[in-house]
Amino acid sequence: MEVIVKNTNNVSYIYQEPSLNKDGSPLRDLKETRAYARVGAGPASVVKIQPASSLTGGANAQVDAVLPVLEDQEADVACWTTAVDLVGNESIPSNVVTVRIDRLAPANPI
Ligand SMILES: [Ca+2]
Repeated sequence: MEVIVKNTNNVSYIYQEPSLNKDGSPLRDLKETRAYARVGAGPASVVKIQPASSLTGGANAQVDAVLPVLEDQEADVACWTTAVDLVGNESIPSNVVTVRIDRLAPANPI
């Protein structure tokens, strides 16, 4: 998975859906992928739920999301995704990508 910062706190999560279950068997019940973010040492939150391309997954996805960085805040944001099946079983996280989000302007000139 990778994350591209488009502008300020608007990003795209780019990843490939799984096509297998945890035990290596073919995936046949993919419901969605979830994009997570954690600002600094704060709590993790889901910033986007993306419906699966199909029950068998495997598609490349580019999902836009807004990271919860407040105005006047500059922070590192950890981003990752998980996959969830139809009954709610959730995968372990993808790799984690950390991006720097800057919504903090300089002080005014004097
Ligand atoms: Ca399942």
